[in-house]
Amino acid sequence: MYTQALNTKETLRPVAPEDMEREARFQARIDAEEKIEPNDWMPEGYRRTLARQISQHAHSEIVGMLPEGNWITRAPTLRRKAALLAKVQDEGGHGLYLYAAAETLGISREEYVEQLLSGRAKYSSIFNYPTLTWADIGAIGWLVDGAAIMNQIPLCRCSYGPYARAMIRICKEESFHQRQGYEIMLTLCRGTPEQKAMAQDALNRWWWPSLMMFGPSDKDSQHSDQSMRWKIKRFSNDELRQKFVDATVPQGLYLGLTFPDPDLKFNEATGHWEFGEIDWSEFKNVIAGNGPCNKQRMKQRRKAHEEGAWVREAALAYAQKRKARREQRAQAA
Ligand code: BYC
Repeated sequence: MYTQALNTKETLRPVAPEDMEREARFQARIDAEEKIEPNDWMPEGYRRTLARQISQHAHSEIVGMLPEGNWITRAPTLRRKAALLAKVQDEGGHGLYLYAAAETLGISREEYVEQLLSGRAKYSSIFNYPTLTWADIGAIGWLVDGAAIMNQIPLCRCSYGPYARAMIRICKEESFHQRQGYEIMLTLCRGTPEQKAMAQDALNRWWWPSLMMFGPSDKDSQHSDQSMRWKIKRFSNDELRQKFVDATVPQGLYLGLTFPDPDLKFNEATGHWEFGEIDWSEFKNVIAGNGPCNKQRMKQRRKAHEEGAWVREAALAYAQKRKARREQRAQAA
């Protein structure tokens, strides 16, 4: 999918005055909706922004496997287990496409993984909340994947080619994830009063964290303006959050559920659902590493990484053996 000949680290240097003309040409390409490819010249800030966003996105997919993976052995039926297993595998795959796209920016996957494991890189706030009941699996699919799609569909038109192309496949899979989640919620809501109460409890706990997934409000978002100029982002955090609320509230009402927001009301004049104030102190606390499950998630990731060392070593030894054999054959010929 991507070119193999990557720009080297030597090209990572601050923008010099003579680069201003190149920068203007670069912006003109962006404005003309051309895709930027790995070996094209790009401003250092563009490269850094993409490396940060794509790798954080990859980390989110990988850490995102944990809260749901937790329920694979406890899924209520074989059909539910098969669907959940496939979904969690898809997330692993998304992480891999995204690390591959991020590597085209000249930083190795090992380095990105190290940034995650050492706590220097962020991953989505949402994965620091616990999955307490089976209904949480429904709520994650419906709300978390629903929010993810809302944010990710515009990324299919991102100006950086490898990221945009990776997002096309990811979005197709996310759409299946969202539907399987909504179907779990629908089944619970049409079930016994206890099952419906479980669905309501899951909505109560996941609603506000799902709204936080879109990031800080526009006035507090550090990167949005520049990322919009570079067409990495196509919509602001608040615009996407509003689109999500408008799409999701009718779905929740159809389920017969109540949203945990007394200020939620439909504004006939604007055609939008108005919602209450997000608790930004909670968001800041979670991204600072102090959410309910941050420590547990990172501990699990570090353990999985350590336990996977033998796989990496074996793959490397096998690749070396094949290379040596090829060289021997070439010498013999
Ligand atoms: N959580 O200036 P801003 C999934 C950080 S995975 C944590 O608005 P930007 C799925 C932000 O990084 C979902 N941190 O930033 C997987 C920045 O900090 P740094 C992941 C957050 O980048 C499995 C600071 O706050 N999706 O879908 O312009 C199962 C200021 O923010 C969050 C993606 O990664 C957050 N929620 O906009 C199910 C999508 N929000 O880096 C589902 C790609 C903000 O300066 N990413 N921060 O230290 C994006 O679209 C953008 O990066 C964001 C933030 C909208 C998230």
